[in-house]
Amino acid sequence: MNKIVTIERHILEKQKKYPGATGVFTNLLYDMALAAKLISREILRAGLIDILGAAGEENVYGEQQQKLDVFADETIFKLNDHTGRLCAMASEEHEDIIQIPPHFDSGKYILLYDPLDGSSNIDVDAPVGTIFAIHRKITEGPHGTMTDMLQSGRSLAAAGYVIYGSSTIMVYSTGQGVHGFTLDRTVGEFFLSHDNIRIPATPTYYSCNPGYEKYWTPGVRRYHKWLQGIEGEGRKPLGQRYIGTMVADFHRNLLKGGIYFYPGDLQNPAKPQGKLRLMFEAQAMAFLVEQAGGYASDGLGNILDIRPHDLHQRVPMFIGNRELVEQAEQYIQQYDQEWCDAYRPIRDRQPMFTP
Ligand code: AHM
Ligand code: MG
Repeated sequence: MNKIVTIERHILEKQKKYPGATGVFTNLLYDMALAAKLISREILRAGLIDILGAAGEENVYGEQQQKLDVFADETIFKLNDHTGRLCAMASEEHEDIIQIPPHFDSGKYILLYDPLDGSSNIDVDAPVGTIFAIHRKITEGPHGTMTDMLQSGRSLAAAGYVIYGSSTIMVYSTGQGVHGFTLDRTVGEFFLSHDNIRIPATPTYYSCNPGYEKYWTPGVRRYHKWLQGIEGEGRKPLGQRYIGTMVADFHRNLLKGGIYFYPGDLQNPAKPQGKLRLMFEAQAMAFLVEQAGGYASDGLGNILDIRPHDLHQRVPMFIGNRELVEQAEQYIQQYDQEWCDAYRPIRDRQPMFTP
């Protein structure tokens, strides 16, 4: 019989390499795994909501129905507010930092999360995900501050995601490779299924929303043609796949090789920075892809090096095999000077808060 590795065992074994480790971090990851199990269960029941009662109503069991993104958000918060491991949280669903309630102990980590990525896919039974990122507290004092939140991706202590697809898989990294665990529903446990994931050297797919090509910059359009093998001598085209849940598109490309991109938009000069959120989506994925041998860029450089200025700032994103991402950077730098000039000052903006 093969060694059976639960997510808890895996985290504990990794922790042994750090003699000073207190276990706080280990438990924090385990709390996220528990949140994933609860969210997964609720997603499985989502299709029955019409039968059991619509959101906001009581179902046949007398339970109050909730929208899934609200449920996911509250579940992650409630599993982490009282543990003494965090000093603050931030969620894509909330404008401001979420403080730990005063009657609970405050800890030394910060948790940022997107509770339900791709939530528009719920109604059509397509995969959705959860993304999380963990930073260490860097300021003095008991409470988490905006300075603790707005750290660059280079400082991440850990990051991960959960994909709720045909199975539920949690993928995480603490900077020692990327590891995936599949939920066995019959016993309610995550087991190691994807040890030390490396993005395959030969890419298979690219993922983007070509319906918006009209809004793309000239360089991104040319790059799209390059991926299709139309531009560039003798290149074979890559297959195109797009689910509209970044977690799911990223997960596929991580296992099969490829690139996901959501570029900046020049047609809307007020918003040249694309759609995805740096702190809740891009940083975590950039950390993971680098640990798996890939690369993530905003078109100008490494997403992990961006110094954040706003909790909800958006960022263009090109993520996957390094050579595919570097090719995108080349096209952008060659053909998109106007966009670069509009985007660079936004990227380099100073934080607008009192630390
Ligand atoms: P969300 O977190 O509000 O769901 O938005 C992020 C999602 C990504 O997961 C996905 O790749 C993208 O938005 C899809 O956007 P579009 O419909 O514009 O292609
Ligand atoms: Mg999202």
